[in-house]
Amino acid sequence: MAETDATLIATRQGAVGRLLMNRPRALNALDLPMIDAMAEAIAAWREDESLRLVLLEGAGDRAFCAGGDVRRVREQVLAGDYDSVEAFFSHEYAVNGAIAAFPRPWVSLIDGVCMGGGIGVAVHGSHRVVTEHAMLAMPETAIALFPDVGTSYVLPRLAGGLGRWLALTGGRLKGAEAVEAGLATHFVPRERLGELHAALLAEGDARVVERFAAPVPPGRIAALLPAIDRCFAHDERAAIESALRAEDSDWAREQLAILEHVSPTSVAVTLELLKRGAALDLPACLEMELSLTRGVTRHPDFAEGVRAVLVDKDNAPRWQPAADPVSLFG
Ligand code: QUE
Repeated sequence: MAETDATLIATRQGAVGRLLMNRPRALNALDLPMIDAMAEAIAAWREDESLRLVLLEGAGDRAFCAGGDVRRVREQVLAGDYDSVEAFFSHEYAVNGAIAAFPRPWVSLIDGVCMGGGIGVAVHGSHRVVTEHAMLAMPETAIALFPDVGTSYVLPRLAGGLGRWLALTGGRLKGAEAVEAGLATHFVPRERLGELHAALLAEGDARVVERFAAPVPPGRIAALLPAIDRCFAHDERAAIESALRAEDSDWAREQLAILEHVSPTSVAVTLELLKRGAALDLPACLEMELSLTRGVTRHPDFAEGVRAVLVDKDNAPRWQPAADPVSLFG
């Protein structure tokens, strides 16, 4: 279980189950073996009353987890291997659901990049600890995907237009901002993270997090929230864009430019997804997301978006015109 070349290292240390995402050169992006190893650890630890908490971390000093291994998914799509695409997303979303249902504390230490799939293995747990080096985002519209890993449940439940703003623009949150937004639960300065880690292992009690957490005063998100609400508390793309134009600020012009750069099909799909997700529980949201991956990964924008952002890195995707989102939900 603890081979050092494993991409997910699961170890038991006293009352603590430790999970280390260990693909630092790929910013710990989740591939299928990591996801399946996480599922196996969860299944074993769920039944083990002597295990008091799970501690989840990313290897290296840059990333918690940058997302799912979407480069690989793109290759499977181009090869027509949709069984493998389905296996990847269905196993990943099952892990997201199992984390939400985990009967004891699930503590994520987020001290670097945490996007997409990385949000999915943290946000459904009880404790999402961030440092000043944390950067959280849901950037999927840039690769013509959509906010998945159970965030169609989470994002509509954030304050006002926050979830829609994060989902449509991939807005980036630093550690304290993520606490303000509600995606993270505790802020701990990086210089105290080692001490927190040692205390969690020594005491086997997630309540030690409270001892290390620093208060997060209202900051950038509190200041932006009124504008976010004015601009993003609308169900329609056209209404969001006219509100952004009426705003007449540099921030609003930036958001408009981002909306014009990302996949128009993804914008339409994401708006519909968050509308539906607001009325569903997490298991139903995960099921909806899985169904949506079937239509969305077959749409040409997905392979093109991953090409532009992660393969060729020219950041110049050539999108198709917006597709009817409802037809992609299956
Ligand atoms: C949107 C995304 C992802 C992304 C960038 C986006 C994503 C993802 C990665 C990523 C980043 C670095 C890696 C890697 C993957 O970037 O899902 O393997 O080394 O996994 O704009 O959805």
